[in-house]
Amino acid sequence: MLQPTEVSSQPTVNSFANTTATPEKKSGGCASKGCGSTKTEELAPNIQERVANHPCYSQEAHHHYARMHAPVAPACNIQCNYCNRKYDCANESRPGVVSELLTPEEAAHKALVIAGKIPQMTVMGIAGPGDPLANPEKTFRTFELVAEKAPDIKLCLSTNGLALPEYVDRIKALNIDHVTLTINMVDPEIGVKIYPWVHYKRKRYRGIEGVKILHQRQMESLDLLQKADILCKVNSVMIPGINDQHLEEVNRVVRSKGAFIHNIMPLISSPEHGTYFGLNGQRGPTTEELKTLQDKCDVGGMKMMRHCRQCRADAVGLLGEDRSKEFTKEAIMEMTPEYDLEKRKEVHAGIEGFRNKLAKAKTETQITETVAQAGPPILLAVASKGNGLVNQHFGHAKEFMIYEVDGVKARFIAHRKVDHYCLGGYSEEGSLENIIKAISDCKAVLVSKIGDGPKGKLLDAGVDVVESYDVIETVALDFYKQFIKLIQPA
Ligand code: CLF
Ligand code: SF4
Repeated sequence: MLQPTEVSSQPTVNSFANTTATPEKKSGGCASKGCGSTKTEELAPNIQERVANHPCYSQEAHHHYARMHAPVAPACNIQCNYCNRKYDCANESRPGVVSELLTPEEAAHKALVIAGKIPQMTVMGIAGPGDPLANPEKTFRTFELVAEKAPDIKLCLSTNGLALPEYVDRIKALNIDHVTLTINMVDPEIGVKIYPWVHYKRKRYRGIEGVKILHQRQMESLDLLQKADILCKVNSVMIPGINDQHLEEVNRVVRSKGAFIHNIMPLISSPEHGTYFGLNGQRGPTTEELKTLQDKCDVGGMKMMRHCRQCRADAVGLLGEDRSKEFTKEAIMEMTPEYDLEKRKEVHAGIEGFRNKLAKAKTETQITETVAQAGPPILLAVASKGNGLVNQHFGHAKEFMIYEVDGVKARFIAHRKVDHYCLGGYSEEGSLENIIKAISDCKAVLVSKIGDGPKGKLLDAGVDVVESYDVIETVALDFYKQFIKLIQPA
């Protein structure tokens, strides 16, 4: 019996092999060779071990493990045109405000509380709301306190890299094994359209002069992280008309300097965010533009992150479920930390057992499929609460995971946020219309359950419905098998 998440908000999963998929008429064609493979399996064993339970560095892990952010770093040393600098870092958070800043002591207390309440939380990151290394004392004090009291929590840092060369030894000494650098350009002429100023060594540099400093320090940071054997993820914000054509070059450069994974994120830009770009009508990329660029960069051996949720600097939980509202400062300061290393180890062992079972089920799908031929790729939308399963009611989904399926493999490519359909009454029809619009390029939606009303509307819109409770790749490839039969001439 497998109970990987019994103490979390997620349901217990005892078995995923005894469920029935009920694809509609158009369903089809699983030729499931290599279904759901992740590049994690191809990594060197020591790297595999380092990323295995990091929800951002491993796409597969993000179904099972959670992270929390400690919002202890308000100041920043540069200005990005997509940031309002209030309380949110757009690099690692969606625009808005962090509810509350914490002191290092409060943040460490929160980490211990959450480590007890959400034992699948394996990573504590500091990602803002400003730049962590522009607030070095608060940032490192927080890491020190957590490392001392909760040694099994991985420490993670996200920075623009300007100050990193000064602190790389301290980062290494604290065993911070995962560092994200946000690099949006390797050409200062492009950077000057993104960064109006840079504050370096007590002086503010405007225009190209500042951008050149930032670029040089970011390149130095990449080299130093590689030398120190610290895993480096690069985040880039895709800004149409500014750096969209340039990010392939950024990808090439950061790959050559040892970055482990590249996360190309869409610019989030609205006038109400009060950013320079938002106020000046700079648009973000469409989902198609983002995917095209990610596909172009998904070559040459470096992994491409596609499961980023651009989370808040105070986010808590699995990447797709932000539980930060449950852990306000007032609430956590009244909670007693229940950090229990042995209990956490037990929970993690349960998760690993479940992952092994999941991997076995995927392998079995491959083996039982004898004629596996790639066909035309299609997109499928999946409602999942985690654990790598189709296991969420259509009406409860706040987002859909998008898989590209070609009969040989089912590959996660994106997630799409949607309004809740079951909002308890108001605006349900409008919400359903928005959901249908958001997944209208998908051939089917895979859900654990769905009501007749929305099911009929989805079918009318040409989106098939599959009700199941099983491994995502298995359901997706089964659907493809039937789908392809229907579209192929007899
Ligand atoms: Fe946080 Fe960033 Fe560490 Fe992850 S987030 S500091 S690497 S633990 Fe993850 Fe959030 Fe995307 Fe960042 S989903 S915004 S990539
Ligand atoms: Fe904002 Fe982060 Fe850019 Fe600083 S580095 S300006 S906090 S987005």
